[in-house]
Amino acid sequence: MVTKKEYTCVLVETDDEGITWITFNRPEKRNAMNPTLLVEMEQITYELETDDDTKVIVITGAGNSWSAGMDLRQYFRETDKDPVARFRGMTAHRRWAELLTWSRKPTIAMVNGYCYGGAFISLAACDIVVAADNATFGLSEVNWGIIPGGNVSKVFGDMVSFRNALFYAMTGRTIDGRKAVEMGIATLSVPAEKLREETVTVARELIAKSPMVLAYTKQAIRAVRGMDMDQAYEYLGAKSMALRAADPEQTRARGMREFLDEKKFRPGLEPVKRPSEEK
Ligand code: ACO
Ligand code: V55
Repeated sequence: MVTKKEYTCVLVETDDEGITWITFNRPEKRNAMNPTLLVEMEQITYELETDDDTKVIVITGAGNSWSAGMDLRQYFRETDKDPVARFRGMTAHRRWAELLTWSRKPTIAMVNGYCYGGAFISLAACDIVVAADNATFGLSEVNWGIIPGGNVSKVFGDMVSFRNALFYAMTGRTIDGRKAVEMGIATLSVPAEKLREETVTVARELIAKSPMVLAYTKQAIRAVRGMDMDQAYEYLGAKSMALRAADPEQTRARGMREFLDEKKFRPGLEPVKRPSEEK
């Protein structure tokens, strides 16, 4: 593990497989997000985008929490009379989420515990969410007399059904890791003691693929969400041609050659012994 730079509220380490672990690191405050944390996250995510050692980004939390959402003291109450500080925090949060959303690197949220309110902004921006079965998700805003702000009402409503969006925002009821998968908030949920291992397994799968193909794939899936059918056909046609030009590994040509001509590559399928290979 290499720690690249020291931060106040975040830990950043890159391991020798190319996984960069970003850890919310205010465990004594359950990793509540204050303006400093948000500014650090924006800077970290910006820098990792051009860091060749980082193949996959994993975001997790120190202690029993992923993140307990916005820091009610430092983000809300203390900035009520300091609009400049509020603006800086809010803008860093928004830019951080945009950088995550459109990052060319695959991003995984490894949710080890509480994930409340404003934590859904960065959660939703990650490509994959691996949650502990006993993780706890919730929109607690209603209990604080506020609406799910930032883009929380938007991204939550995009992940879950309309009925669930209304119900969980209005009651503030919590959701465990398994239920989060059923609802579309998390991708998979695993026993807490397997969380890291299962996350690394997913990360390795991604690391084995062409980085350029992965970048184009996630961008394609994300970009078409805001398009109508005709735009999607046109965009995906253009994006396909762009990838053929951009991929330095020429993964497409190689894959076809290895499958069609050399007959040594069967992606995603169990390796088969072909009659010609049997002695
Ligand atoms: N903002 C500020 N401080 C917080 C927050 C928060 N969101 N969450 C926890 N803390 C602080 C507590 O005030 C406490 O500080 P102290 O030690 O100085 O008294 C410390 O973290 C530990 O909190 P506990 O409640 O003792 O920890 P516990 O593990 O028992 O419970 C839990 C954790 C469930 C996360 C609880 O702290 C909680 O409910 N926090 C509020 C979560 C929330 O509603 N977040 C959404 C805010 S609204 C929004 O994001 C838009
Ligand atoms: C929230 C609210 C915000 C914000 C980020 O509800 C998250 C969560 C009102 O401002 O900037």
